[in-house]
Amino acid sequence: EFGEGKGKAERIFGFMDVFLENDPLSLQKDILDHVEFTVAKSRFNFDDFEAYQALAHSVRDRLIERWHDTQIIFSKKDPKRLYFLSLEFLMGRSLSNSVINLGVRDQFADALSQLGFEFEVLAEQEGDACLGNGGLARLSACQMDSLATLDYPAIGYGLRYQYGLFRQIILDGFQHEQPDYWLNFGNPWEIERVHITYPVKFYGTVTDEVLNQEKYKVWVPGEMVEAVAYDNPIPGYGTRNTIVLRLWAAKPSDQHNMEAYNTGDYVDAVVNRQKAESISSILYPDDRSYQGKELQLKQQYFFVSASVQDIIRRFKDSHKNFDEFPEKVALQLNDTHPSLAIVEVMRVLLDEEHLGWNKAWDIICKIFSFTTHTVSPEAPVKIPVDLLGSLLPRHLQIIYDINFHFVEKLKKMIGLDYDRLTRMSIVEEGAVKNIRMANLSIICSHTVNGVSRLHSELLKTKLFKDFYELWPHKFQYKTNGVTQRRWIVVSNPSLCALISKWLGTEAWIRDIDLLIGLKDHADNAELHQQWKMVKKVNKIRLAEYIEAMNGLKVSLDAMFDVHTKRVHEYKRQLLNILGIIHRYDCIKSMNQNDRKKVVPRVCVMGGKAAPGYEMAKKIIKLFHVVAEKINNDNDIGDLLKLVFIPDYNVSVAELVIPGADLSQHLSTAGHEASGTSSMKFLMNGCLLLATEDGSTIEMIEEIGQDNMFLFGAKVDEVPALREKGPALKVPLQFLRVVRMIREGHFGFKDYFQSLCDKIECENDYFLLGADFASYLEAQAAADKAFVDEERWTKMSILSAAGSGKFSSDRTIQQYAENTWGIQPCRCPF
Ligand code: GL9
Repeated sequence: EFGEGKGKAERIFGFMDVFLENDPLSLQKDILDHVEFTVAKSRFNFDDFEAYQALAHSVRDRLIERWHDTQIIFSKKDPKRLYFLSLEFLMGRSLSNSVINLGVRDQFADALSQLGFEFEVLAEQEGDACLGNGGLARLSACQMDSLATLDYPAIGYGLRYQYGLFRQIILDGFQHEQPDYWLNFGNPWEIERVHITYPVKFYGTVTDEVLNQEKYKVWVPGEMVEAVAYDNPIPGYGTRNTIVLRLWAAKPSDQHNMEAYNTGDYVDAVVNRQKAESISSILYPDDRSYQGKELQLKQQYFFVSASVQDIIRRFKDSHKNFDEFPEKVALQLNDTHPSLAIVEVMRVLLDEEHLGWNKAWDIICKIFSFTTHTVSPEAPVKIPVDLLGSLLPRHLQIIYDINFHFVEKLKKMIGLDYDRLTRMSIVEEGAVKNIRMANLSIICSHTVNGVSRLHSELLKTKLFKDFYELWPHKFQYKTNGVTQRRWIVVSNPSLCALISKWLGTEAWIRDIDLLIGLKDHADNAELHQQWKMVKKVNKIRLAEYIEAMNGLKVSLDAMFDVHTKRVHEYKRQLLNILGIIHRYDCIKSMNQNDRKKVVPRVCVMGGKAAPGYEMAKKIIKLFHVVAEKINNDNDIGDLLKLVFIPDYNVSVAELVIPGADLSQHLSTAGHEASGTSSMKFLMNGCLLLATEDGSTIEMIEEIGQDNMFLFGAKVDEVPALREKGPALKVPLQFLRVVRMIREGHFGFKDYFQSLCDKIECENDYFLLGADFASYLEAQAAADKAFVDEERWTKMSILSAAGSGKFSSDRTIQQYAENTWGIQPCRCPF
C-alpha cells in the first residue's frame, strides 16, 4: 500500500485568485521585463524576433498560471483522467492560438502597439512545431484543443523530437529534404522539468527470482537511458482550464555504465553516453509505414515507458492500492505506435507491483482503448520477434503469455479453426516471426475505434472481420473533427467576425452546432456581399504569399483551386495533374470566342512526399514540369496558372485554406480512413470536389450533394473495376493526356515512363483511368457553378453552415462518453 491523498489543495484554495493582470500597462511591463531579463536585450533596443520571444514568454507565464490552477482542481477532485498517447503531434504555431484561447488577444495587441510593434508581424516570427507527419498528427493536436476547451481532465504524452518533419525544398522541380532544426532559437512554449525524469531500460536478460516463496521475473537491463519531461501547456477556450502535453526527451543516464568510466577510456565513455540522446532526435518521416528499424522501436518503447511510469506515479500519489486504477485511468492508443504501453503496464503490474496475472490482466482489459487510422491492409505494423526479444526480452515473454491465454480462450470459443486461429494470433509465424501490433491492441483494448463511419464498416467487414465476429461490442467509431478555434478563429479572423455578426453571438466558438444558424441567411443579399468580401480578403492574402514565394502574379478573379495534403498514390494528385493537362489541351484548341467562356483557374498544389517514396516524388516533379510549360505559355495567360507551395505545414495551411474557392479530395474510394483537411476547407466556406470516401460520405449527409462536386467509383464498385484490369475501358482523353507525358511534351520523358506505365499498362490500382471521365464532369460542374456568383456564394455559406458535425469538440465528447468514461472537471473561476 502506498501514500494517501495529499490534501494540500484545500489550504491554497481560499485565497487563490487571478495573479497576472491583463491590462495594457501590466502587459507592457511584462513584455519589457522579458526583453530585459529573459531575452537579455536592452528594453530600449530590440527587434521583431526579440519582441516575439518576450511576448511569447509573457503569454507562457499566463498559461503556466492557469495550468497550475487547473492542476490544483484536478488533484483535489481526483477525477478519472484520460492519458492520450501519441507518437505524433502537429502543433504548428502557439502564439495566436494561445492568446485567443486565453481571451487576451486584443489586450496584447494594444499593449504591443503602444510599444511600437504589431501583433500580426510578431506572430509571423514563430516557427512551426512539426512533430508529426500529417493528418493523424494534426488530429492529435486538434483533439488536445478540444479536451482543454471541454474541461476534460486529460494529459497528452509524446516525444520531443529534436528534428521535426523534414523541410521540403524544391530544386529544379524535384523535392529535396532538409532537417528541421526547430529548436535552434529556443522554444518558449515548453517548460523543461529537470526533476521529472524516469529511467528507461533496454536489452539485457530476464532471470527468475523468489520473493516470499513466489517466483518473479527480474529484468536486468543492458542499457539505461533517462527520459526528461518537457511540458507544453494547452489552454482551453472560454474556460480557465489549461492542460498539458508532456513530451519526453532522451538524456544519458547516470545510473548505468558507471563501470565504463573506471575501466575504459574516459573520453570514449562520455561520447558513448551522449548517444542516448539519439533516441528522441528524429521523427520518422514515413507516412504510415513501419520499417522494423531498431531505433524506431526504441523510440516507441522509450516514450511508452516514461509515460507509464509517470501515470503510475501520479496514481500512487493519491491512492492506496490498484483497486481503483481502472476507475481513475483511461489510456488512449493513437494508432498502434504506442501499443507497447499495454505490455509495459502489464510488466509493471506483474514484476514490480506483484499483482499476479489475473489481477493485472483484469486491469489491462479495463483501461485501454485503441483507435486505428488506416485502411491499408498492406501496412499492418509488425515487429520482428528477434528484434523485440533482443531490445525488450521481458516484453516478448509477456506478449507470448498474453497470446497463449488468448489462443486457449479462442479455441474454446471457435473450435480448432486453424486458419482463423492463425490469422488472429498476435504472433505471425513464418520465415521471419513477427508480432502483430494491431492484434495485440485489439485483444487488450476494451474498445476499438475507427475514424469515420465508412472506415468502421471496413474494419468490421474486412480488416478486423475475425475480431469483429468475436467481439462485436468492442467496435465503435468516432468520425474525426478539427478545432474551429484554430481553423476559423485563428486562421480566418474576417470570417470569424462575420459569422459572429450574423449569428449575433460568439458562442459558436465553443458550441459549433450554432453554425447551422447561417443557413437561415443563405439567400440574404447583404450576407452574400460580405461573404464575398471575406473570401476576397483571404484570396489577396494567399495571392501575396504566392507572389512572394514564386514571383508569380495570379488573378483574383480566377477560381483558386487547391489540392494540399501528403503526396500519395491513393490520394491521386496525379489525377488532378492529368485533369490540368486536359484543361490546357482543351484551351489550346479553342478559338478566341470559346476562350472567353473558360473559367480562369489558379491550381494550387502542396504536400510532402516521404523521402523514399519514388512515385510520390515523380508526381511532384510532374506538377512542376507541367507548371513550367503552362505558366510560360503566353497563349494561356490568366486562364490557367499552376502553383506549387513548398513545405506545406500547419502555418501555411492557415493561410491557404481560407483563400481557397474549391478544394480537391480525390482518394480512391475505400482508401482514406477519414480525411480531415476537407473539414477545414468546409468550415471556411470552400466548396469540395471529392470522391465518396472516408468522412466525405458524412459531409454529403450534412450539406447535401447539391452543394458539392462528387465523382468517381463508390467503395463497393471498386473491386469489380479492379477485377476488370486491362479490359477496363478508359476514356480517350485519358489516353491522350498520358501520351502527352510519355512523348515528352513536358520534358523528362524517360523519368516519367514508369509513372505512365503504372496507370496505363499495369493494373492502374488506384483507378485513375476508370474515374477520369467522371472527374472531368465534376470539374465542369464546378466551372459552371462558379460563373453563377450567387449560386456559388450560397453553396459556400451552406458548406460552412453544415460543417458543425466536423468539429473535434463533437468527436471528443463522444470519446469521453462512449469510450473513455471521463467527466468534465472545470476550474471554478
Ligand atoms: C490517417 C488517415 O490516412 C486519414 O484518412 C485520417 O484522417 C487521419 C486521422 O485519423 O489518419 N492515418 C495515417 O496514417 N495518416 C493519416 O492521415 N497519415 C499521416 O498522418 C501522415
